[in-house]
Amino acid sequence: MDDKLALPVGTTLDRFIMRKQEEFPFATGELSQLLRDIALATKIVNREINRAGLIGVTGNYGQQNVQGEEQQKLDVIANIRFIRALRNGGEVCTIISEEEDEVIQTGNAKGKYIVAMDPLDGSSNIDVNVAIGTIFSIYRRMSEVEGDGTLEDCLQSGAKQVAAGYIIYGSSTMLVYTTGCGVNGFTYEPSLGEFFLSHPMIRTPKEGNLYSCNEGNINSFPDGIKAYIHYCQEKNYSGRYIGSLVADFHRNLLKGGVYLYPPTAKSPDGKLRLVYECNALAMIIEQAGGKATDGSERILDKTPTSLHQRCPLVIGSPDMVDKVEEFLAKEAVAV
Ligand code: AHM
Ligand code: MG
Repeated sequence: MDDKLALPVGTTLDRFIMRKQEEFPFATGELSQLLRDIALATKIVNREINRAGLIGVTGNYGQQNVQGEEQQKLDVIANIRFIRALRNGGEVCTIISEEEDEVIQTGNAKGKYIVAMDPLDGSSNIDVNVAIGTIFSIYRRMSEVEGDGTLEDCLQSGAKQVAAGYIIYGSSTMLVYTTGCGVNGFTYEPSLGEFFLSHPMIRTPKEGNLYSCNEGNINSFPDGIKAYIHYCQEKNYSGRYIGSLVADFHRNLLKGGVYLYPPTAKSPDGKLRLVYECNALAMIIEQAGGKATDGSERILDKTPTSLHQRCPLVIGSPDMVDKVEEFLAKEAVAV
């Protein structure tokens, strides 16, 4: 029979996670279970996003989150879905979410893990059918495995992450994650309800020609960033900015480029959050051969001092990130 008539469908996320677990003889399966819990919540959130316009869940929820930003209904739905999956899964003691002022204690006293997440990133794009995402970081708790996780557990530096990932709800839905041994991407097959390995061992190009930032803010960017943008223009690089961090990051990861959210007049520390946005993407980009800094310091070396702390972000192809830092250092000397 012609082999093409029954091509294999590929490796499912579940099978991939199990295989990886078997490579570590002492692994207990808890992290694997946690990753599967995230995948389950992802499928549910994906369903809600895909039919949002039909079931009346677009638009404002009518409240602001801790950052003073308007919550969208889907922000709230995604937050509930992920928290519920992690609580029911049993492996996580404490959750940090962009949508919650304080940490969420799941009541899983024996849970060994902390999850920090932005349940739905790129809120301004929800109602207009533009790609949005979810970002997550996983830490092992440092406190004794009994009872609630502590603030210290939640404020670990990004270098301590045991896994990190994101989901992009785009032209297709993808889950991309790392446990510190490379980055793998899985594409959702809705008719089978499964994620399949589609992007094994992702490597980001060393150099690219895409730069991504909100150029509308250029007048209040630091001089080094302004100079870098002019450099990109002189080199005829393409400006690409969706305004959904996950989508901008994902494109640049695969094609080569740099994403910048520097300090601005409106957001003097940058806009993005260290604990549940920058750290996860920094781990992923490093695992894919790229770099992430705040303009001078490696993101993963920063020790957070508060849950919702903001931080400037320069992330992407290593040579491009180096170039941005060069421009910033030059301007600093000039001042
Ligand atoms: P959010 O977490 O409230 O969605 O905000 C984060 C988003 C990022 O996805 C995106 O890169 C950035 O904010 C866009 O900000 P701006 O509109 O200032 O360019
Ligand atoms: Mg966000």
